[in-house]
Amino acid sequence: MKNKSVSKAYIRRNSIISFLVFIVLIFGGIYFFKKLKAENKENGTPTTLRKTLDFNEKIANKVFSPDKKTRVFDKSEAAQNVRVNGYVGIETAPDRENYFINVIKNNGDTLKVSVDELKKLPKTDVTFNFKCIEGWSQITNWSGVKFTDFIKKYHLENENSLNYVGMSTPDKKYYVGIDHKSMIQPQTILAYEMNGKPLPANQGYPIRLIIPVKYGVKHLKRIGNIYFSNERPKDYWYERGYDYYCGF
Ligand SMILES: Nc1nc2c(c(=O)[nH]1)N[C@H]1C(S)=C(S)[C@@H](COP(=O)(O)O)O[C@H]1N2
Ligand SMILES: [Mo]
Repeated sequence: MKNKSVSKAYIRRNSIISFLVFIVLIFGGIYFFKKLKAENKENGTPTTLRKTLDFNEKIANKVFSPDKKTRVFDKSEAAQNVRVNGYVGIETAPDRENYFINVIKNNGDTLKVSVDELKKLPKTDVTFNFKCIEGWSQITNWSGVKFTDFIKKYHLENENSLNYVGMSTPDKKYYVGIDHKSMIQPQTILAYEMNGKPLPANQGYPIRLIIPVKYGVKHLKRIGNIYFSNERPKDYWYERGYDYYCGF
């Protein structure tokens, strides 16, 4: 093999150019970062970043197909010591006696659904890798009622034609908004069991949302209210600077 010889001047010139590029990038980075910090915030995030997130959401929403399933695991692989994260809206003991899911219909009526009624619907199981944006994940097993079965049973087809579903805890302290396509994905369930047993209180007893196509933030524990809307429903972590979409 022939060695290509390189002159000292060539090396020096290249080193200087590399160094200058490095300096420009550093100062460019600092400038951009300062500019971001000085920007107005839109729901806890500088406008430029928020615009990027919203743009990503548009693309994600276009390519997302509710027919595509999340990878599932065997039930035996599910964790027994399930991590607990987030207590907003579930600090007090659950009031099982007076518990209903309040569904706000388009005509303004409220439909009240009890746990016992929900349990009469077909039961669906899902074991999947639950991911939190804080950086941990865990294979967990849940069972409950498919959101689409719930819609069918209570004739919420009109409501379900809107772009978003909003949910909140009974005290409305924690709340999420979710795009319609993700809600009708067949692995999205109103869950009342974890590992075949009623949900523990800190895991959302009596009913929580399990939506494998989303990060943990959207899996609202202790569902108190459900409503439908064409505008984005308010979302607890969105207001605190996180992405609205929060999907994969
Ligand atoms: N009501 C309520 N639901 C919630 C939260 C919360 O603070 N309050 N935290 C969310 C977050 S950030 C995560 S990661 C998951 C955690 O679910 P787990 O406690 O079953 O692991 O719940 C979500 N649902
Ligand atoms: Mo989370």
